[in-house]
Amino acid sequence: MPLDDPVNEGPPLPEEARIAFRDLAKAAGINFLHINSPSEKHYVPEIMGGGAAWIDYDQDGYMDLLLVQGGRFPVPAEEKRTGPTTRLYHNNGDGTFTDVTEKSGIRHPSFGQGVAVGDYDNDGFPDLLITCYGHCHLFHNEPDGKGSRHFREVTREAGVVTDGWCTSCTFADLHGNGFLDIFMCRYVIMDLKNFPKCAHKHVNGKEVLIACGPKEFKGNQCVLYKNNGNGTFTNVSDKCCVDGKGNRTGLEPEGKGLGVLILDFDDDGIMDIFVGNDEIQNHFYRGRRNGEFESVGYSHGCAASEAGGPMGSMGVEAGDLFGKGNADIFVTTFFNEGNTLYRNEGKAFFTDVSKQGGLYHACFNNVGWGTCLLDVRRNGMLDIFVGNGHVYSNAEELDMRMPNGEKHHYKQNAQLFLGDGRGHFREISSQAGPYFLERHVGRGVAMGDYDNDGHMDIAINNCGEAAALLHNETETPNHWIRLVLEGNRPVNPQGSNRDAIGAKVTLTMAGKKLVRHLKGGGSYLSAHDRRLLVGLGAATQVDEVEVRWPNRAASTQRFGPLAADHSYRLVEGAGAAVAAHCPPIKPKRSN
Ligand SMILES: [Ca+2]
Ligand SMILES: [Ca+2]
Ligand SMILES: [Ca+2]
Ligand SMILES: [Ca+2]
Repeated sequence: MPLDDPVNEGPPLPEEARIAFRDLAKAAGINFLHINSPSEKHYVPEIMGGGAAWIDYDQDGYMDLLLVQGGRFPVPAEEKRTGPTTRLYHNNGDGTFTDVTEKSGIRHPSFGQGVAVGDYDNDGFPDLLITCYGHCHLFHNEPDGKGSRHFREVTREAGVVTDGWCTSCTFADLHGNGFLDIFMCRYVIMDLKNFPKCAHKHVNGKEVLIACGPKEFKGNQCVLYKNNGNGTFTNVSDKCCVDGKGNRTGLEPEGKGLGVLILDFDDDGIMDIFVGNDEIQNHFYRGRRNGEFESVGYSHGCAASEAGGPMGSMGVEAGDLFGKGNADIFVTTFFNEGNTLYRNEGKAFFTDVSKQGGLYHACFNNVGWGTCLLDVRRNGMLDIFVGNGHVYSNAEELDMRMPNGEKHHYKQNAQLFLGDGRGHFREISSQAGPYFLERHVGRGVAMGDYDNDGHMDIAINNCGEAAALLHNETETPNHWIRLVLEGNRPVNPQGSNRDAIGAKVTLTMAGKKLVRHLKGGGSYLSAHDRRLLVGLGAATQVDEVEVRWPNRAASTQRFGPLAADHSYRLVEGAGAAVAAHCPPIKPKRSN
């Protein structure tokens, strides 16, 4: 059913000149330096970067920041306990963060890649999954005995020991039992003893070693762990699908997965899965019933690009970019490929409209990675941020040229595109603040409103560089609302997972409708703030919020009216929305 036009239709607003992001990482005490240890062998993991995650691990209302660390590849035995590790920064509520890694319990001994946040045991505290090359680590959030929280590794006892090169991952309830399952992408299979030498022929005939592309390796299968509801998981990767003839089968045996999205793309009340693969076809698993999927990427139009071939899919995002209430898909890609925009025509049939959308040529020279959909102007129309950076650390030496003759650089500029709510995007990077004028090796990107001011901020884990914290200082008179959804599985056997991952939210104000999806996954290796921050334009009130909960019955519930510029907790089955604890920060006085 088509929805009404989004709010603030018409030409771009004059306030776009005041869009401003400022990198406050240093000032805020985020002193994270990603270590990738470039070697002569140009091992591929060295250039893949690490993820970022917003997680309020102590539930004090302030989003804390986790940044995944690499190290040396492969990790030398002597560095497994003492080497660089993923770091957790506690949000102090005054604009600063404190590194709490040492007491957090999250030290892991392997080369880190991705991160997912989810309360897999529905106890009200978010748990953590960190993926690595050759491993994954599941951490349970527990009291530390001193009035705060810390993490205990439960990978083995939970039954999720995983090998292979694990990358992007997410929690989502794919079985409709109110407990979050784990979906993990795995990239390629490398034989380090026979690691190939990949070279680029220089203009003067000299061969220069470069990082190998995915075509040099066989791909791996993704992993789906079913949550048994008792703290343990069962690997169902080989039996969670059916083929066109109704035969029981597994997830696609070969993928080169770098991005995953889980939500109900065809709006039938059952979760579906999109996996972005690097230079082989993307996979789209339509949920036939809870826990049973069919791989239908080609027939649904999102396996390949408009030209018919695969793309180097890296980061993935989903949201209503056309104002029709459907979840469209955005994919960041390799250079000499434009970023890809798949319009959801309804029922999860997709059309590649990258060129019409203004995203193809504008991204053609960049290698895109982490991304997020945010509403910078709070006008109800989603915008797109993309972190870019080449895969060739020696790009300058290679003297590779873009179609316009300019040299390729390892470091590239991040990009910001303003959306018009109808699938058209216009780049305004050069007006968005000094960070966008600097070149970086962008990789993991996670959005979160860390100061709870109703403006979405962005954390970036740059490969081999310092992390960035882009504080959103855009000025706009437009209003916002924050919705913190909570499933009631802890008290109701038919209820939704407590994080409400998979919920669909429809907001009605002044006769207009906006649809937002609380999805599993997104970006690249990273996890966004799961609280829904929605721009409302000039509306000072939301007349009604309809939530379709991700429980087996896909039941709906209505809340409201709700005043703008506040945060609300919407609990499944509860009569009314209540205030959510999202206090604004109290900045420290500078001396
Ligand atoms: Ca916190
Ligand atoms: Ca938990
Ligand atoms: Ca579905
Ligand atoms: Ca903010």
